[in-house]
Amino acid sequence: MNRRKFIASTAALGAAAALSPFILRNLGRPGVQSASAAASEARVLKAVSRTLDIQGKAATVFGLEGSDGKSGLTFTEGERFQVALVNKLSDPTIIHWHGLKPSYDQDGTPNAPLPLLAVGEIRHYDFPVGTAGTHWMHAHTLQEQNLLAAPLIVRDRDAAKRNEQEVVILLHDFSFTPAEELLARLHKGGMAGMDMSKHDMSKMGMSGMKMDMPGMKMDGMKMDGMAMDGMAMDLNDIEYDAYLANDRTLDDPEVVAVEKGGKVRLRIINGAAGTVFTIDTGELSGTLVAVDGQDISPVTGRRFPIAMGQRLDITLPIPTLAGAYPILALREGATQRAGVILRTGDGSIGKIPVQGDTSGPVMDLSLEATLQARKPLAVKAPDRTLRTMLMGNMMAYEWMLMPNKPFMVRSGERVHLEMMNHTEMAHPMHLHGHAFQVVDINGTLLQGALRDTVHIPPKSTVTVAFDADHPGKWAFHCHHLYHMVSGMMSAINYEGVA
Ligand SMILES: [Cu+2]
Repeated sequence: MNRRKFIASTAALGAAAALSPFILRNLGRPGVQSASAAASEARVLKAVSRTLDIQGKAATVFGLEGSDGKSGLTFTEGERFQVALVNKLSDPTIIHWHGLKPSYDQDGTPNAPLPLLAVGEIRHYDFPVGTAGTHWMHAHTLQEQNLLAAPLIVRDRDAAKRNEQEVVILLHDFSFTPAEELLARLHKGGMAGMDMSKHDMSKMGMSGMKMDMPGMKMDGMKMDGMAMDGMAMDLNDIEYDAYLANDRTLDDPEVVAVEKGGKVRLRIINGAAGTVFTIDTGELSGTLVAVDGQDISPVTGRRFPIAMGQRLDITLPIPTLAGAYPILALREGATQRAGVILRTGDGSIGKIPVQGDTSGPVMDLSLEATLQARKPLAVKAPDRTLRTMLMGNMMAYEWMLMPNKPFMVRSGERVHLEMMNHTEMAHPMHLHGHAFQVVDINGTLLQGALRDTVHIPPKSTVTVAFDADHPGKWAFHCHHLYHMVSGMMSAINYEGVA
């Protein structure tokens, strides 16, 4: 090599060194399977199209399959997330590793900074999986609605010794109508999936942000109905065709064989695009031991709410007799249910109707207010307090976070993030790349749970704290898919990150 060529190639190397190993590894490799050592260690994860039978009708949905053909990936803490993601779909896509802490360029938010994977493209990921927890992966696009999601479980090293049977439950809402059309209907002011001709139009104006409508005659409306079914308008934007637990409806549920007298650890993921559920453990007494993959002081109960994006780890003692124990997910403010059946021995399984007798509970912060992190953040005054107002206009179906620009933080700061919900809908707010601790609910200080997605009911204010220890430009958004794509999305950017 002559001197001139040498300088040129070192200069190129210098420029490349400014990029992360992730970008370097993926440079110039679209669609090409590398034979490098790193690639051979990587697990293959394919974004695929598949067909489900939903209520007797064929449904073409997406999925994320490991090389064993199963949905999602399972790691042990301390391992590296070495994954080759293959886009086998007929459209571009990108997957977000919800709950993990990849470097910013591997986070999986479209064009932040990397574009979607082209059809056939393979992208390589390599970062520590971090501590144990129940996480998940999903498309950060409307494809999430079409079930492009899967569990991402990180087991602790002692998991095998505990003699706990793990049962993963991924919840979804499903529509035969494409997400693009559901969104278009919402923007037209209708309730997607609902036949408006059968609905009381007078209720529409009550949803979303309270609007100043001087000419509106309130006393002409059915106020009695408002308190009951009118409430549902604010709870659920979309009437889905089905609610799924591990891809199945309650008409044809998954039946999981469990051991008599054993212990089960449910790992429940709310992968729905627009539906809050309450988990109902029925006859079995549950102990909530972790939320969003972060251990908490145990809380016993039979009903636990879960918003979109959130996870619950619930342990259950299994009776010593043969029996069948449904674990249900009750749709918020409506009668539909999904679920799986835990079965011991030859316990008989009764048919459980999809429609329950009563509406599922409305999620509030009463459970959140009692949660305590097992490993809370060190007590420290905030270096910076960010305040955002959650705003919306239900009629136009516009949602936003004000101020309407990314927030800035500096590495090393303790940051408080205050979220004030000025709308009539609840919003599960998710910050990428960080776990935060809930430290204030409606003015009451607490040392709450660590998590990555917190539910903010209407007219409520929640403050979370986090340490700015993971430089990047991190998406911060509502995990209601249609709110997110309709404007309820911002970012928290570190100073000095280009
Ligand atoms: Cu929202």
